[in-house]
Amino acid sequence: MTSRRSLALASVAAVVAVAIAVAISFWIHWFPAQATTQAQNTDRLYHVLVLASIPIFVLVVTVILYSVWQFRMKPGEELKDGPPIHGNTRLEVFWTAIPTVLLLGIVGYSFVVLRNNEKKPAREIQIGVTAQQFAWTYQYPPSVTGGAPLNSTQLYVPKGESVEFSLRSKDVIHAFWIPAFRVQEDVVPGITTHWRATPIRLGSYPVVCNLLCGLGHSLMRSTVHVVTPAQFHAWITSQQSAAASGAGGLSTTGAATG
Ligand SMILES: [Cu+2]
Repeated sequence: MTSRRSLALASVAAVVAVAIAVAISFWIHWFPAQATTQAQNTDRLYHVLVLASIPIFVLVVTVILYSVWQFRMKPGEELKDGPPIHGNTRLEVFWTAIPTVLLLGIVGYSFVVLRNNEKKPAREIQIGVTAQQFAWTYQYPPSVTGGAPLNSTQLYVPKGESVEFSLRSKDVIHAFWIPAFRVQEDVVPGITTHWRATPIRLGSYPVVCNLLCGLGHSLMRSTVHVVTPAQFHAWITSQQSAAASGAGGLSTTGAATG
């Protein structure tokens, strides 16, 4: 096979491989539900990264396979040496400049996404999260309840409102992760870390501890309920009246400060 013909063949194979891989990357839903604006931004970034990576991966593999095939040793050439080539400045400038531009583009875009995800909006509610081997508890301050602070084992958030979670640990390092929100942050004893998300999709989603924190780590799970603002306030009221009557087994004060 002439080298021109095999080069054409390799190019066609590469284009077909790129098309198939791109189709698969869009066809399969790789992620959990997109329950926050942060999830939308993160997934878009991920798709851009995949779209940029597929052609580069295919190009590299195609060049390797083409070279292995085209420049392989033929019978009788066992003792031959390769041609004495010393560098190719134009090629080296090319393969340094293009990855540099690509990397700067990806870094810039990732930076913008992260900054937008963490940007403090004009209006936002605060919810405290306390981690303890092996359970999560949640604190709703007076600014949220409109009355006494509420301490609960349940996490409810209103749809369409930005929530800032303040994370504290009573013992070891945990990580507060809601896969459907796409954000996670370490919960470190002695300091308060923060985490922000704007839920945009009603439903219940898993809350996961994502740092090995002891024997019960795999059981350290909870659920976040994204509800309408009206349902959220109704839930707060019901919890407060349950706490006031002592029926709910939930204390309104004290437990959050340990
Ligand atoms: Cu944990």
